[in-house]
Amino acid sequence: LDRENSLRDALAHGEFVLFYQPQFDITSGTLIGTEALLRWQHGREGLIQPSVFIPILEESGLIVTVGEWVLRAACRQQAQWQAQGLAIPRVAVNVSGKQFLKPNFADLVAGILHDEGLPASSLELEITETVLASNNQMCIDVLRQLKTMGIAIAIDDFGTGYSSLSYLKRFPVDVIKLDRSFVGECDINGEDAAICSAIISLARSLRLDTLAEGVERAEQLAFLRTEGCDSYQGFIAAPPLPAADLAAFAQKPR
Ligand code: G
Ligand code: G
Ligand code: MN
Ligand code: NA
Repeated sequence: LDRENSLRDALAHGEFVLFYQPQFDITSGTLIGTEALLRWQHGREGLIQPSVFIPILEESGLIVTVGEWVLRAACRQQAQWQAQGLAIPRVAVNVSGKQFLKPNFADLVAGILHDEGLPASSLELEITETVLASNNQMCIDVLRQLKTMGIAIAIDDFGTGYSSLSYLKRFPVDVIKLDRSFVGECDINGEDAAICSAIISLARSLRLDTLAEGVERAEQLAFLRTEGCDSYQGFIAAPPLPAADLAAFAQKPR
């Protein structure tokens, strides 16, 4: 309860910040967007990673309020970058299941896009397999509403959850994010390589894009490119960066 209260205070005192990790087309190397990632800038303890506090936000239900803040802050930042003429086509925002399945989520997103003056095509929402696995009509309805608005949907951490492949057919999604746990050793471990190849070819036959997370080495990148993966993010290019650093990165010739 103590930690819950300090997270409530963190939101009230503006201690949450977003970092942005760039994402690239794997063939051309073009910047295709960023993923917004939450950090807690703690007064005494410094920068705290989400693995420490997201579980507490989830358990307490605070993730709904914090998630709304994240969505608004990311859309505001993206609109500002676009107004400055930076070549950053879109921002991807992580959405928790609790947030996604709250009544009127699509209306909330529409309101934020309107308030911040951001086109829907500049926003991607990342949801996990677990949300899809809850497999209710509500989930399909919300996804359809978001799609109709022009928002892209990515499945985060693909392959780590319940993995019923049938929902790739039933749910309107655009992008599959290959989880770091498979990408991490795809260049040295035959099993991980097989999993990555299988997911990429499945995605292609369903006409979905693939984005590999956690790419750290040139060998991984070469393997993924050969297999036909579309895009990537990872330390090989850049870690999650403060907004100002991301803007500088986007302006740097590569
Ligand atoms: O930035 P980092 O790799 O430490 O993030 C770890 C995980 O925390 C991410 O993969 C993501 O699942 C989760 N996460 C980060 N930011 C957010 C956020 O804004 N909302 C939600 N729901 N999860 C986030
Ligand atoms: O949404 P998701 O949980 O996948 O968030 C991505 C997380 O992975 C971020 O918290 C980020 O700090 C981390 N990350 C990003 N790139 C790399 C990478 O190349 N290697 C490793 N080990 N972690 C990464
Ligand atoms: Mn993510
Ligand atoms: Na992920």
